Amino acid sequence: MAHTYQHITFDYTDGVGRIVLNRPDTLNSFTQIMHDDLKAALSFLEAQDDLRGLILTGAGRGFCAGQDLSERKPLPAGEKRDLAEGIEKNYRSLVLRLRALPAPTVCIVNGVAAGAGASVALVCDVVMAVKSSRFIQAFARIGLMPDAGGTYIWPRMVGTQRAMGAALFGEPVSAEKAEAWGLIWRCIPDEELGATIESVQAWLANGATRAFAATKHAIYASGDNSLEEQINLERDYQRDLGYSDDYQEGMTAFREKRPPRFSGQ
Ligand code: T3D
Repeated sequence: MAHTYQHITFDYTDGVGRIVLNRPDTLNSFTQIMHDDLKAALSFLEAQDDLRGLILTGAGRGFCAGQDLSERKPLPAGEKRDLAEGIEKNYRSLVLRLRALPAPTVCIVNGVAAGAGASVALVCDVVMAVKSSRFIQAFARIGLMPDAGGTYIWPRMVGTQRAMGAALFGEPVSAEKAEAWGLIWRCIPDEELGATIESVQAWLANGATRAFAATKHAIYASGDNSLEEQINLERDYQRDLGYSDDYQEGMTAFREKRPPRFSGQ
């Protein structure tokens, strides 16, 4: 049965999915409905043979303020909430499925990204953020630790000291600082948000998708591989890519001195 999206908008054009978190009044914080929407969108994307990428962004002035705290109503005296349930039911699969998509995921952060909102943004393969954005490890302020991959992603991107400081003090990290630290790929002017989304859409829709997928897998695999293992992996992926239509087209376009027209195959 077709899913009716309530807390996100979802579009699929030319092989590129576009998910917009869409609860701007609460800075797009995660509700159970939003998680169900995201699961449906990811299931759709995972089933597409012509998938060429995913763009994730938010509506309004924020990207995502993490878990919707209004869904955590006080319990009757003596009862305590099992927070592992939400991780197991929602965040775990969201983060792992985003990372496993066989095409690039690009998060274009349009404003504040806090708590699990920051983790989900940063698990995407490439992250850009408008200059007014902030990344906040808000967990410490409510007596929690970073989750949704936050303790995995941050130290790998920015090193132990910065990851520790951001998590323990919960101070906002500006988009400019995030770029300088290597937490994100690029900080962009706020007024270029729309144009950036459109240019990323066009780049993904016309890109050498199989090469992108191999690149993504190889870069992530490098964290666990020796240099020799990584060279072997590159050899195997490059062999496959050498048989691809896109490589033939890339070489033909080079010889004919024209831009390539990649089919993604
Ligand atoms: O429970 C579990 O499952 C455990 C797992 C948790 C994962 C997590 O993500 S824990 C972290 C949860 N998130 C936070 O603690 C962040 C809470 N929000 C903030 O600290 C601030 O809103 C921000 C620093 C992100 C932005 O500040 P500011 O001043 O730009 O906006 P604001 O005025 O605080 O927020 C605007 C509205 O959004 C406001 O509603 P109102 O007053 O206009 O009716 C605010 O209450 C609402 N809002 C912001 N964050 C959340 C939220 N509503 C529900 N849940 C939120 N997380």
